[in-house]
Amino acid sequence: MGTNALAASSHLSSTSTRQHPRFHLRRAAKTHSSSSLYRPCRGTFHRGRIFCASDDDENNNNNKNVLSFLCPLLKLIGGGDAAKPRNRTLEVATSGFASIARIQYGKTVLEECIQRRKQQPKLILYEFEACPFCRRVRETLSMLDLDCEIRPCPKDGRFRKEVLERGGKETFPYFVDETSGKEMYESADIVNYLYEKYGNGARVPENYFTSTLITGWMPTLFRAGRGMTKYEPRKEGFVKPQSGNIELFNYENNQFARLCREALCELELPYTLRNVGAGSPKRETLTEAGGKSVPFLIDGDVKIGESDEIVAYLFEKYGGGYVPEKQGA
Ligand SMILES: N[C@@H](CCC(=O)N[C@@H](CS)C(=O)NCC(=O)O)C(=O)O
Repeated sequence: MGTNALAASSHLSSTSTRQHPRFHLRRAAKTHSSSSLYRPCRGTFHRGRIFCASDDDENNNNNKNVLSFLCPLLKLIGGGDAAKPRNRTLEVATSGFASIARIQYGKTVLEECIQRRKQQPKLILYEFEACPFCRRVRETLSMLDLDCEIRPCPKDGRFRKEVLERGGKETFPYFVDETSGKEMYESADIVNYLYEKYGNGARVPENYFTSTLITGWMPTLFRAGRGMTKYEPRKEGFVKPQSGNIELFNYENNQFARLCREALCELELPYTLRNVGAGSPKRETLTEAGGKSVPFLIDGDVKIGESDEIVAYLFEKYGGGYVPEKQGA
């Protein structure tokens, strides 16, 4: 495959369950108090909710400006046709480069969080894969060993209106902590909130926000804007089936998991992101579910442990029959 060297950059490589030529059908295992941001925030009020404005340092404000400018630009150069068949080797290689660019983040669970939580908070993230600000939040979720419900919001996506209704503008990421009742925009605020509330004493890595400017956009470039554009089924008359409880075992900086998240995003499929980074005590849940490594997808009775099979399955079931080009095809 020639990708082993790249796979080494990801702690858990994707290995196949290979119980079926494409995707194996197997019975799936059956599977507060109000907190505040612990620092004062400048609030705005919308629909009865208080939103905290960013009070980041100057660096972060600069990052925001540059990246806010880059995002629409990337849409123009990279957002193209999500359905266009792609070369598998290139896919894995570019995702590998993306992982190398963010090698420090989104892979290993921070020491303070390597302990079983009594209860996982109920978190929801409106995001899209290619957005560097959303990546920040997903990296943090992996590093803090938090699971999260993902509502993908590619351009013109159906969940965008939920964000508009909840917060008043279409900007991503948009984060909801149902356990505490907090909702917010601004990736830096979300990251700070997650550390303070669920970090168990862990601190945001030094220069983390600045790193978004230096390397945070690289995965977006290496992946040419995948995970940004909504996929329109090519088959005439195709009606997208309702999706049930899709779960993806993953950690943010895994090169194979990225390919699966991109597909979920382009197909606008909501899913539960089960973060099981290096050191995660939740890895047991992956094993219990029948998985050996990440990515591992559960969709009702279907369980798949190989990224190209996951992507093929998702496009076939929810995309109207399109199957991305296979390795060597
Ligand atoms: N300062 C914000 C910036 C967020 C931002 O600019 N997000 C871009 C995506 S990278 C966005 O929502 N653009 C509007 C869109 O995609 O429609 C943050 O850090 O969260």
